[in-house]
Amino acid sequence: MVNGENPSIDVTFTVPQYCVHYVDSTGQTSVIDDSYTIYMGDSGCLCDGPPPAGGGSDGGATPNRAATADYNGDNFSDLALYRQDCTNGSSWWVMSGATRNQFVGGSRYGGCNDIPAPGDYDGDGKTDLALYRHDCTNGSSWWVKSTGTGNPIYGGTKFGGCNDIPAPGDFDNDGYTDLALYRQDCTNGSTWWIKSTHTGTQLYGGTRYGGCHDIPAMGS
Ligand SMILES: [Ca+2]
Ligand SMILES: [Ca+2]
Ligand SMILES: [Ca+2]
Repeated sequence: MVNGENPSIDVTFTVPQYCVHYVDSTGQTSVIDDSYTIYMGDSGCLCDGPPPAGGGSDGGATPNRAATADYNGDNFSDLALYRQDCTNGSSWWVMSGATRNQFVGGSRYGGCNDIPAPGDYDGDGKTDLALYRHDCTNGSSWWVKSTGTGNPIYGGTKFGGCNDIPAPGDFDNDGYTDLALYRQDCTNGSTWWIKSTHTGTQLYGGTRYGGCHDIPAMGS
């Protein structure tokens, strides 16, 4: 999605190797050979078998991270992957949990040092594409693009240090996912730092909760 006027995801991507046919938004089935453009109405690829060992739509040649949440706002959790790619840019893949149709196929959004941090940052009921960009030199930053409008919600907002792990959630219960960090500290105990997306106020500022080997396990 490039802007708010166009709901399509006009991203050309390399088709997963196991994908043999494609059904477009007109219902037409095509044989896949090269690369393809996927639109929101498209129903995704038809596969001749499960993905090869290693996980991910192309067999796991590059690392994928599960980024499960509700990306189309139908109240069903969707199967989502973030495919890290340090050469061509990282991409998002999402299959509807309700219909099993892929509605995001290789949407490029993410760099080499980004960690996916999905959440509903604009409160429209749809999980947004979100990244936490690890930067030990200049400070880490947040990049978030609305799945509803395609518009940026955060574009490099600095919030986070070198040892922080993103742990987004709605901590003030206003319907907007907030920027949250879990700061691992093996000497003094780990801490939480959370800033409200809607109001910009700090909700947690160094609250100690966690040991050295703990990682955040978010949920409502
Ligand atoms: Ca869904
Ligand atoms: Ca949203
Ligand atoms: Ca909130």
